[in-house]
Amino acid sequence: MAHAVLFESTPARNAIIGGHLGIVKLRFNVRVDASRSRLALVFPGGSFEALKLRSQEPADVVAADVSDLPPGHYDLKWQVLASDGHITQGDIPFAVK
Ligand SMILES: [Cu+2]
Repeated sequence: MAHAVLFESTPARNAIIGGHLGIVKLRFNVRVDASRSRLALVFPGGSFEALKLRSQEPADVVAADVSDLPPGHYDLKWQVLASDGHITQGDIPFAVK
């Protein structure tokens, strides 16, 4: 089994989006253990918010609802546990115009 590699995300890396995102969603190459995975959003001012992961997603997806975001640069930080026991992490910078 391989550890988790990020396939695609909403928002995409370096995307410039409108303020109504609604959901963040990350899809991996393998199933991940959502109960041991984390998403957090770093706001333009540097404050940090842990996001509550949605249940009922496919096993290779982690997702969370987000409220409307004011303009600025954000960083979505992720950490997931794959079925091989390995944790991988990364971040997805994006901007709200
Ligand atoms: Cu691995």
